[in-house]
Amino acid sequence: MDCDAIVIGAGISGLYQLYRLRELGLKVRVFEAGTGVGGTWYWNRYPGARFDSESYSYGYSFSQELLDEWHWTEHFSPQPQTFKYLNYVADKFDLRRDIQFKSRVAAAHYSEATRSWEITLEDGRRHGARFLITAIGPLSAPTMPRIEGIDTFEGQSCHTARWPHEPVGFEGKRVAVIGTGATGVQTIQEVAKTAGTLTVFQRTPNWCAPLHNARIGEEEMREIRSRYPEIFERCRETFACFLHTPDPRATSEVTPEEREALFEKLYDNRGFGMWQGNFRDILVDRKANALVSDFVARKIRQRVKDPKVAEMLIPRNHGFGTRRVPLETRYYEVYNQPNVTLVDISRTPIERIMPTGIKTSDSEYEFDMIIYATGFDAITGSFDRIDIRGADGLRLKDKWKGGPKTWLGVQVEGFPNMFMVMGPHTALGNIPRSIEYNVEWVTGLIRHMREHGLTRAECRPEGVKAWTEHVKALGEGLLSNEIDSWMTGINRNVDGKETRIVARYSGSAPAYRARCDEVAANGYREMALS
Ligand code: NA7
Repeated sequence: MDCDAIVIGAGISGLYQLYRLRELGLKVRVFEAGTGVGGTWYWNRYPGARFDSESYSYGYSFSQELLDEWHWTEHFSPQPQTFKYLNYVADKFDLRRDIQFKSRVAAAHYSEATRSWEITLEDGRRHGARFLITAIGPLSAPTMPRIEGIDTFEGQSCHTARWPHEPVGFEGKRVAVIGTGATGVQTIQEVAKTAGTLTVFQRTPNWCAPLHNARIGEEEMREIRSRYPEIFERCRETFACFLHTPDPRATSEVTPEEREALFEKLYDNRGFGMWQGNFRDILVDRKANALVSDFVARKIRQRVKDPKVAEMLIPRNHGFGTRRVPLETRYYEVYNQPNVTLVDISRTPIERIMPTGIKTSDSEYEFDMIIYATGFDAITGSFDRIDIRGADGLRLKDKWKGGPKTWLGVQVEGFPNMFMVMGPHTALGNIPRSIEYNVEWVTGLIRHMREHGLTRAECRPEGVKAWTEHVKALGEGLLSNEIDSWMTGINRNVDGKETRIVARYSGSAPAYRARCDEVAANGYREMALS
């Protein structure tokens, strides 16, 4: 063992975990595949990448000094600024000296004899530690579509999550975007501003809602700073740690006029309100969901001039909010531009990528550039890509066939001393808020172990069974669980990800924290500690 704890990943989770464990006096080593810190905000450099959560609700809350010093320049921070912020954090807390970059972890094996983990990097180097903390992100394993001829394209092409570090210009270029999820929407609205032509290949339209971003001046930032305690208190109380939380009323409890008025207000307001701050029944009740879907469909029809194009942009196979709602800035208006074309590949599928462009079942298109906004092998994908083996040599990937089984989303039976930050079955929501809680909980457990001279921590099988069943039960009745999306574990670009699973905790964040707090308050007696 060359250190006490190994953390995989130097994103928001890994940086904070390093900070907290170092504070406990542990020798920590962080292994990061990229050349710098930032995780999601390091990799996703595609044009238009930005927060969909209010910047001041998304940053770290643990350091008053950091809160006092940092100026968010926009209500929804663009990737370059977030990247700068995470670098600022790394410098401020002198985190880099314990991070080894360009070090992708290929394997992590537990040894019962030494009660420790050994990791192997892609280049063969090995390191050992008592504790292994995975901070590898729920949306960090990008997937390319399986299309014939994809490697034959002679122009420039890339996945949005593997965007080049050098600036990419679109002026005068014929650009294609495949994919219309949250990433595709952000990319499309940005590329459309300068591209010679932009052709969007859409398989499934998504319900989008306006972001209403704005700049933050000095004075407004001062005012925001004065409200930080209130902002974070609000995030602690809301269902999913956002500033927005469901309206306690059901759609049926108000008049049609009141209903429309709330929809209008939410549509006009900043951020996730339309999705996260709507009537409490829109995500569980079909009738309620149809009402909000109809409202957004009307907005799309108003905003898109060509009625045929508007109809193509209105989802038919799922209701509003049952998949992750992309937030947009004049996204629908992009389709009124003469340089933009929408191709419905559910009707005319892509047959192959050619050296010069894309061939669908009815046309051939020539491009200088193809952008793949085709998403991620979500939640379990980043785990699957590492050969993680527990006490009996069993691979985590095999253990999780048919869906993850966890205890509190933090531990897996048979994988002692391994803790997951933002693993499956944890509350995601406004992710940094959940990360801070997860990291602090793991840190508390490790502190407890050190104080009591304990060297092995494992969850109990009955705990795993109860938590996994609880997570499944929470998902029952949610309309989103009847729909294919990354949230239900579907990714047809990956073998074995064709059937829906319950990988997400869909209860409230306060309830999640209460459960974890209870475990800690009881001295972690629910775990097998020795
Ligand atoms: P998403 O939301 O998974 O979107 C991926 C998009 O790519 C989606 O429109 C897919 O269509 C499309 N896709 C995927 N594979 C193909 C193939 N083979 N052919 C055509 N189109 C394809 O990923 P994002 O990166 O946008 O967002 C992920 C999350 O990151 C986001 O929700 C935020 O929380 C941050 P489909 O819908 O499957 O028909």
